[in-house]
Amino acid sequence: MKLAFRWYGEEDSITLEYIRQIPGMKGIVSAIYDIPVGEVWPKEKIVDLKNVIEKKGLSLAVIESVPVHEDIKLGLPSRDKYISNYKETLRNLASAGVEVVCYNFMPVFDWTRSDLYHLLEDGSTTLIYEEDTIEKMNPSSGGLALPGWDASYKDGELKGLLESYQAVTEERLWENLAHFLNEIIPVAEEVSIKMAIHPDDPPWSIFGLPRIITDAESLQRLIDIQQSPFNGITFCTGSFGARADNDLPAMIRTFGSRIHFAHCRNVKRTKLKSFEETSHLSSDGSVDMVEVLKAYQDIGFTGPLRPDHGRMIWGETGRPGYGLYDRALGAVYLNGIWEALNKVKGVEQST
Ligand code: DNO
Repeated sequence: MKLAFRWYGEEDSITLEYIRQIPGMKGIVSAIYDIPVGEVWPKEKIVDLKNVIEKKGLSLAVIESVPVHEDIKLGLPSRDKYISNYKETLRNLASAGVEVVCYNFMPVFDWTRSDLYHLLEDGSTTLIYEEDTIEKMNPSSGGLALPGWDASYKDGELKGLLESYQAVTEERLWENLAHFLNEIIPVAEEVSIKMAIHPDDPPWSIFGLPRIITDAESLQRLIDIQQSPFNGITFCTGSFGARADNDLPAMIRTFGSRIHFAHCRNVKRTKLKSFEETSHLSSDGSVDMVEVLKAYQDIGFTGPLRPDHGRMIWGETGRPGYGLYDRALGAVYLNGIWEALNKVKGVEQST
């Protein structure tokens, strides 16, 4: 595996210099953030991003994400234009040397939590998801601000968008995803970009919206849509791990070479549909990181792997889930497990 870290560009208060000081850190996961969803990413901007990263002794390992326009997820006639733009963006990314692109197919909301500043016993804060609280929220009423929500929606627009989804069942969303993949994957294959879908987070329907990338069965269905190895997965232990019936190591072994990008995060399941994000340490949460990394070792994983959300510790403030300290601890912990597993197995360390 190649250890990587998410960086939100020049606006990020965590600098590339800091990231580089994390032992073993090699790759950067980033994106271009100032282009409206659906528009083509110009090649110059991609090259600039790559150069800024390389100047600091790191490499651009993954684009997370090239967002998919809602019209594509809704299957509207206007999707053709957005799909064609997406293809052009992929070509531009490939010509700048990008090899992995992460995306998701979650209607309207990306990752969603009920509280971003939940206080833990040790004084740190973390992100939590409590079903009871979420059930009481009404996104159409406006005024809610949660991570993953596109703040650019005006209240009325969001309401209209949510209404458009009333006609979109899970099956319809699958059809729209299949249409997207049937268009995109041949281009991805032609330009050698590995597409890596991120699972739905949490992996169940929220606010009555369909969510379809939730478990092993859905991953199988996804890869069956396009047999190409370029139709792959971002395997996120935090997202899949919120469901007790997801056997993470088994899923990693099953989907093996289709996993192009690994997100390692720990969650503690508190109820059937509720969880708290924890430190990466296995004993703090419900995910056994050693078993997860063992599975990666067994499939001979050489792709990028990043620590995912961290708590806020040592008084740090900033973007929820994306502070420096706890993610850096997570990176070192994951790398430590990896080194130990490789030593035990007599495999040469690849980071
Ligand atoms: C959360 C992230 C997600 C992810 C997107 C990928 O922290 O894992 O926001 O970037 O879902 O498209």
